[in-house]
Formats: sequence, C-alpha cells, structure tokens
Amino acid sequence: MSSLDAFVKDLAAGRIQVVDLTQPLGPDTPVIALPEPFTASPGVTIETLSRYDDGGPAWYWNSLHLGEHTGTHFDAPVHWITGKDQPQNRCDTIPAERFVGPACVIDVSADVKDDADFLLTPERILNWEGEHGRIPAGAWVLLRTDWSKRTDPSDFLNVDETGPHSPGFRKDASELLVERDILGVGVETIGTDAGQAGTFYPPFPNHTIMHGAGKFGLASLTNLDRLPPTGALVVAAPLKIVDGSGSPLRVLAFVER
Ligand code: 23J
Ligand code: MN
Repeated sequence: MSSLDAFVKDLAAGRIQVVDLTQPLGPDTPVIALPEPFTASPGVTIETLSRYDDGGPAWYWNSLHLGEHTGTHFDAPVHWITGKDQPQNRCDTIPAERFVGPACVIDVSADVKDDADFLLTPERILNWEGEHGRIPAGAWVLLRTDWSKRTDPSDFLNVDETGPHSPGFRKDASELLVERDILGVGVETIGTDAGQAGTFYPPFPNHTIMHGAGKFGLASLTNLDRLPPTGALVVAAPLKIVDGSGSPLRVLAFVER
C-alpha cells in the first residue's frame, strides 16, 4: 500500500483527524489596530449580490471587501520590506510544496496567563527541542498561547493607553527559528509580532526577520490546544492573489489519534 493509500484509509477510519485551525471570517472579525498615521485595515464587508431574488432567482452569492491580512491569514515574505527582494516571495509565486509541513507546537499558554506581553525566547525553544527533538527544516512552528480563547474582540486585541498587549517572539527567538529553516511561524494572536512590537528594536522584529529570510507567517489561528507537540501535518495554502502580500485562508492540521 502506498503512503497516500494508507493516509486515505486512516482518514476514513478516523485514525487521522482533521483539525480546523481557522477562525470564522465575517463582519465581526477583529482587525489589527495600527497607530496614526498608518493606513488602517478596513475590516470585513460582505455584500449580497443575489439571494434567490431578482438579482439571481436561483442563486445566492456575495461580494467580499477586506484586507489581505484579515482574520486567519497568511503572511508572504513580500509583506515586509526586508522580504521584498526574496525569490518566490508573494502569494502567486510561492511553490505549493511550501504550504505543507509538519507542525512543532510550543506551548507557552501558562506563561501568557500571567503576562500578556510574554515573548518566546531561544532558551525556551532549546528546552522544547530537548524534550521533543530538533525542529526540522520545513516545519510550521506554532506558538500555543490560548489567546484564541479570548472570544471578546476587546480582550483579543487587549489595547490599553500604552497600546496593544499580546504575546509574541523575542528577536533572537525568530533568528533561531530561521536558523532551523522552518516554513514559518503560526500564532493565535492578530499578528505574528507581539502587541507591543511596534516599540521594539527593530520594530516588528518577527516580521522583519522571518520575511527577510523568505519565511511565512500565520496569524489568528485557533485550536492549537488540539495539536500534539509534534506529529501533526499542517496545510496552509493562501489564495493565489497576483502580487499578493498575504491572504485569508483555511488552515488544516492532520492529527493521528
Ligand atoms: C501591517 C503592519 C504591521 C503589522 C501587520 C501588518 C501584521 O501583523 C500583519 O497582519 O501582517 S504587525
Ligand atoms: Mn499579516
């Protein structure tokens, strides 16, 4: 039996489960709050074109208006200035095999409970590797924070007078992950940088370093608590937007029971 035959059989038998890592996408989807004078993300607008009515008596469909970086979405290297000259750096030019990889799930949810500004450190990654083995090239590294359990948008964005507060990566942690030659990082928060990362040096270090190395980002994931530390297979394929910097997408994880 080929490995694909075995995969199909195990799926049908429920030995492999499909876990949806995607948040619902709609008018209530929260969007990133950037400070003045930066252009704001427009949010999601869905307009009915027809719904079994004069506009289309037998069909229902909508038009969409939204930013590329809305809800559960993919960050392509060209999104950041550091990745603008990387080869195959945009949604329509990234080879499809780079959308599929094994997941390494680093659980920092206990730390984030006490510290909304928690940053992943290289030490923490090395500890994880001591327990679970070295992060392989081509892996999706997913940061489990349980931030997706904040279903109230104001708790999710967590903005106070000093700006947004949510967890992320220390610069040297992003550098270590680039050294591991991962596909990219995935997070449960609104973006792949910490809420306060606009004040860091360099600003938005994870975007700066990941995209500068041709790596990807996945933001606003959910259900990371349903994944094992290793062993899941993640498929995260953005829309093939011409010259696209990113895209909302459906992220699926295949998990052995
Ligand atoms: C634009 C500017 C800053 C950031 C972002 C977008 C994102 O997080 C994003 O969605 O890529 S930090
Ligand atoms: Mn983004």
